[in-house]
Amino acid sequence: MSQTGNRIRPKVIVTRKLPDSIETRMAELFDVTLNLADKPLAEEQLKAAVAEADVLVPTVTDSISAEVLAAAGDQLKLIANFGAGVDHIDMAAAKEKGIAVTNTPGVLTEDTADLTMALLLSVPRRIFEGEKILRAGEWSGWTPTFLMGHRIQGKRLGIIGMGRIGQAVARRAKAFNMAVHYHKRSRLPEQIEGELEATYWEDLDEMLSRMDFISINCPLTDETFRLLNRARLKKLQPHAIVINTARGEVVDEEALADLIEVGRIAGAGLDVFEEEPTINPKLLELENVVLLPHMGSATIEARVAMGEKVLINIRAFADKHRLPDRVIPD
Ligand code: 8YV
Repeated sequence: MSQTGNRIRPKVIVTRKLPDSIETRMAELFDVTLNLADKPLAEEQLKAAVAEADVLVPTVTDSISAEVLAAAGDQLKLIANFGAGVDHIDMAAAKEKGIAVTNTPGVLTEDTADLTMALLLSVPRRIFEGEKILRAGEWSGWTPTFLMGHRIQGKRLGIIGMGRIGQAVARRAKAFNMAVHYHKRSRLPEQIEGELEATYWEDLDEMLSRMDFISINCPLTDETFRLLNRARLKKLQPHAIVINTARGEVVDEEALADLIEVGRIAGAGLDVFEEEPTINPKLLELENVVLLPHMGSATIEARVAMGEKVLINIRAFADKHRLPDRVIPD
């Protein structure tokens, strides 16, 4: 940590390329090392970074494991994550070492909910199948029965995890005249539930067996890892469609692919995967799945706002103020 005038300038290491305006401001405010080449850091490089930095700014692509944190020096006091999910950070190890963790909630909610709706429309309406046929020059013209899909209006959507993003999906689904259902560890306050006209299911299995669509919007934690395992996926109705814009590990991907292949589940829209950026080859072979490269928050507006949150959290740290987006481990 260096000092210019009255201001303390923490040593900040950023693991990936961030929007230009954010990097410029970081350079103005802090003693920052950027990653302009945007090459992901290997484990050894992450260890070297935590041994040197006062503040590390990682993203979802960095595994900040207990081993990495074991290499941290006493100077590392803050992990200011660029992103809402912190499942790639060993929170217990960070806590034990007295390292605070902040994230960027709230600013990517609406964009992630929009992308969820895009998938929720794309799969039943077969949008990408149509596009592929047209671009391949295989469209011979309109016919009354070509590429018929299913409407979403009037269908039941079961949202797993009803935090900020889940609620934003619920508001959109309501506008599309879907019936909103949800499962969450703790039930929403009556007023919010009423506004969303959402039906609560304490028992996830019960909800799964009754829905037309499932949208996964919960964080990845020890409790939600493979929450949708093979047995649970089998509870879905054969016409059901699964949308995941949260984390791949919440679903048993292999089981999902198997069940879609044999027609026990109708399809899926996935923006996240278990082994990103590797995609299970079984999924790639299925027609009725739409696969996107983890782009839920990929708008300029969201990414700049995420960067601004990172800046504010580091500034609060440097000024010894309360960290606005401190993640308190359970
Ligand atoms: C981010 C996300 O792009 O914020 C999250 O948790 O999943 C994404 O929208 C990514 O995490 C950036 O680190």
